[in-house]
Amino acid sequence: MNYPLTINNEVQAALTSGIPVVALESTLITHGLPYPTNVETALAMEAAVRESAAVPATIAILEGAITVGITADNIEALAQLPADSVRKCSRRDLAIAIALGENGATTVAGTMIVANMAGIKVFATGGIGGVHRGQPHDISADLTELGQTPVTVVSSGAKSILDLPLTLEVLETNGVPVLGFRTDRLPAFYSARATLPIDQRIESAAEAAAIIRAAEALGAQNGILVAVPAPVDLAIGNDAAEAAIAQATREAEASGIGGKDITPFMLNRVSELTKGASMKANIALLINNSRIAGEIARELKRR
Ligand code: PSU
Ligand code: MN
Repeated sequence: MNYPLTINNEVQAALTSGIPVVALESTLITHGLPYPTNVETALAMEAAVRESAAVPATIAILEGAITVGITADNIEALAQLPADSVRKCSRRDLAIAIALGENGATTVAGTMIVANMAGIKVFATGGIGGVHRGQPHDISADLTELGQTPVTVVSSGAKSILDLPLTLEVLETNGVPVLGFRTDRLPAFYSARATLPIDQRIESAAEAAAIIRAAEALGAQNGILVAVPAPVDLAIGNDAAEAAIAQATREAEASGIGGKDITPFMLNRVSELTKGASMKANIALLINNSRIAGEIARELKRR
C-alpha cells in the first residue's frame, strides 16, 4: 500500500536508522478507558516502550490523516472527545474515516494495517478482540487481520469477556501462532484464569524474535500473537471476574447492545461491577505488555 502516512520525525528517524519502534493503538484511549485514566495510561505505555530502548508510535486518524506517532497533545485531545464522535476503525472503517476527514481510533486490526504500511513489526495492546460469548458469529476483525498482516501483537491474550476457546480455534484457522510469554496457558486478559493450552511457550524476547524472523524468512503474511499474563498481584480472581462478566453479558443482551459497541460497554461495566479492580489490572497489563513489546522490537534489530 502506498497511501501517504503522516509519520512524526522521531519515528521516521528511528525507522530509517534501524532503531526499534513499537506501535500502540488508540481505541483503548477513546473507547477502552475513561478520561483522564486513558491519557495517563497511553503516556505510561509510551514511557514503558522507551524503557526498553525503543521508540513508541501511537497510531490514530486525525481529521482524515493516518498518523503514526501522535503527540501527547493529540492523545489528550482524542482522550477528551466523546467516544461516539471518534470512529472506531478496523479494516472496514479506515477508508470511510479518511474520506470524511474524521478522527478515528484504530483497533488492533486497524493499528496492524497501519503499522505494516509504516514498516513497524511489533505492536502492544491489552487484549485482542475475539469471538463473543453466546454470539459465535460476532468475531472480531482483529482475528481476521492477524491472519493476513505480518505484525506481531503483544497482548494478554484475548479479552476474558469473550469466548476464549472459540477465539483460539479461529486463531488456529487463520494460521496465527500463539506464543505464551513464560506461560503455557492462554492468559485471560485481566482475569487470573488461564486454562487453555497454547501452541508454544517462550521464555524470552529473543525467542520471540527468532520465531518472527523465521516467519519472515518463510514469507509468512500472517501475524503472530505473543500472549503475556497480567502482572500476578493485580490480575483479578476468577470468581469475581466471571460473576461480573456474566452479569454484564446479560445486561448487554437485554439492552440490545451489539456490534462495535459491545466491547466498550463490557469493559466499562465489568470495571463498575468489580469496583475498578478490572481496570487497574487492565492498566497494569497494558504497561507491562508495552515494555515487553519494546524488548522484542529490540531483539529483532539485534539479529
Ligand atoms: N485492549 C484493551 N482495551 C481495549 C482494546 C484492547 O485493553 O479497549 C480494544 C482494541 O482496540 C481491540 C478492540 O481491537 O478493543 C476490540 O474491539 P471489538 O471486540 O469490537 O473487535
Ligand atoms: Mn464485534
